[in-house]
Amino acid sequence: MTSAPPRIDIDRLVRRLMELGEIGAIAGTTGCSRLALTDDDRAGRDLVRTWMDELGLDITTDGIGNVVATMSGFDPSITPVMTGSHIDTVATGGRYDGNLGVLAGLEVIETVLTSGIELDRPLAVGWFTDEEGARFPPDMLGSLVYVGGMPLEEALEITDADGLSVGDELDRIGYRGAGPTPGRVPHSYVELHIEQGPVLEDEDITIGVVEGVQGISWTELTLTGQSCHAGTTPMRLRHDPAFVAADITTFVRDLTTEFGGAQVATVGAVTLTPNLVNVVASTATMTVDLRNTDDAILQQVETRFRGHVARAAEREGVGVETRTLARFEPVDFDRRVIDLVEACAAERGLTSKRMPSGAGHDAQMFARVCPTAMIFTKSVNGISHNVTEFTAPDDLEAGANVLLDVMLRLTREDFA
Ligand code: HGY
Ligand code: MN
Ligand code: MN
Repeated sequence: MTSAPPRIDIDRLVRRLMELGEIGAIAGTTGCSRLALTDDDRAGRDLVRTWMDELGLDITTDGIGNVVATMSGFDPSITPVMTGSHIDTVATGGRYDGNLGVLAGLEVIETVLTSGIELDRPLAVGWFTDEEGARFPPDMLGSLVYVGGMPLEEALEITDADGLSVGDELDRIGYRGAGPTPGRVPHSYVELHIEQGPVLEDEDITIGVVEGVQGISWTELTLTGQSCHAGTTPMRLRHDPAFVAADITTFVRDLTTEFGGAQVATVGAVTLTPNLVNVVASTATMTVDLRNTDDAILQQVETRFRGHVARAAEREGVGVETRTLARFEPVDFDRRVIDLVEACAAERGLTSKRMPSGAGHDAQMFARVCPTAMIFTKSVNGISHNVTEFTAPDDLEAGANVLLDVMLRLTREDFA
């Protein structure tokens, strides 16, 4: 009689998710704010590292502050099956985005260690610095450096809105490590993450079998006009950057209607200076986030967007400077790992659906260097990047058990 498959300890996983979620907690909500390399991020890092230490894992911290914990006692020449995600959050974050992937990975390793399962290959779990990119663009910065997609020196010089650099902030919180970048290429990588969208819930499906990640294009615009009196200045004499910012905002929304399909566009940040009721703004700084699963279409949208920005600014007599904050092409995950995720969900009797990821993830960087895929679990109301983000314990448990099974199966894959 075959023994029942091992199961993660869902109470322990939820307890850790809630404990980590208390760090940077936003009063009156279940959300938290742990922007990358802030004191709250440091506190979250310290807590998770304590849990890693308690399991006796070999822990490395690299030059960008990525932390990877690997099961000890294996021949150093055997590369690990790695999982992980991020524990930095957006400023209005929830308790599951990223955190689930790291803590479920830790839970998988603890389950394996305590159930005495013999492995030919070690498991590892990591968290990667500044996945959100909300403070230091681009997003997935730490995993990008880990896989050699950006030189460490370049990443350390990136600054936030206050001019503080990644390198200085890493030093300030004590997480600039000696581990090498690029980091050691794992045997394979699989990441559990909340879907952050409505599909699984709408279709009442338990597991998302993620086939890839859509392309991401982030642009910062600085629009410079003429500050003047709101009452005395005739409209024909105005050079109003706020008007151009509003024009661009409606234009990118119209582009999504025109292109349809997977195209999305978001103006998430608009800052006016001096931002006063009776003063026509001197400058408007704004961000535009464009994404599509098809890079050729995304490039067409970017071209239309850039052309409109130039025309709208010229019509209003406003100067414009653009800065690319992030540009990542769509990524396809490894078919063999995707098939494994689907098979493991089925073996547990869980419904599953193949789907792309609308959000960026550290897995899209590991897909550059090793066989990689992702597992999604439901987001209630499809909400994320919002303090009300929630995933029910049953769904957390289902996702983490599939992660356990996939990682164990990967230890026996030689991908010949
Ligand atoms: O922006 C993203 O898709 C991710 O949350 N960093
Ligand atoms: Mn995330
Ligand atoms: Mn996120």
